[in-house]
Amino acid sequence: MHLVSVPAEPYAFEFYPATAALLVIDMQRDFVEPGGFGAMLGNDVTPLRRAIAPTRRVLDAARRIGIMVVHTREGHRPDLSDLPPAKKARGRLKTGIGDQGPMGRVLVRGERGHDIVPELAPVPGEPVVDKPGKGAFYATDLETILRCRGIKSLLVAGVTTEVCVHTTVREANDRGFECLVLEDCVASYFPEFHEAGIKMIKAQGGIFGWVSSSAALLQALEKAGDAGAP
Ligand code: C5J
Repeated sequence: MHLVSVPAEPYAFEFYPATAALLVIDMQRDFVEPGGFGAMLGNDVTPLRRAIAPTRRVLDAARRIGIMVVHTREGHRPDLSDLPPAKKARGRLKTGIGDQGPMGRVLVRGERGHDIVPELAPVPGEPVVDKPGKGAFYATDLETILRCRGIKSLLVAGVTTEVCVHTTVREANDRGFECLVLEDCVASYFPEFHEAGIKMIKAQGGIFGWVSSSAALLQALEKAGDAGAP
């Protein structure tokens, strides 16, 4: 098993593929596709869609090499019993969480908008963690899943940079996981929030983790040769 060293900020990120997981956060139609919840809130989904292709390249490499892949989705039970009233009320929206939108009920499990975009669809064997909050560790079994597989390092992709990605990276960091955030595989509706969110992760010696790119990761994996071969 080879150590992979990825050029990153604030310094190289080192991991063993056997103890790493690619975490793809909330790449759902509701956030990423025109007509979804994000778009209904008045956002342009273009910046989020730019993260699909590089994430797909990393996903393909992870699958080829045998790096564990975990997907998350933000959403709620159809009876909304796990939807805090404060979250439901937030924004005073005409069409909010649980209401009928163009892709079914907004952020409700089983609805079309809640699905992961087809380009990044999970394959059998890849856990999908449904989460009611922004952080992927809150009220989910993600930590159990990662600990059972001996995972120590997380390669992070998904949306949005300053919301679910940031919250999850902070949660992971507090639990002792080392996170490499792939700058071009995460995205925000707001470029300035993306930029600030990325800066915050790597500031102060990597206070929440490391930042690099999909190209740098893929090159490092190639350099490591058969990295990850069991
Ligand atoms: C948001 C997310 N932005 N996945 N969710 O509400 O970042």
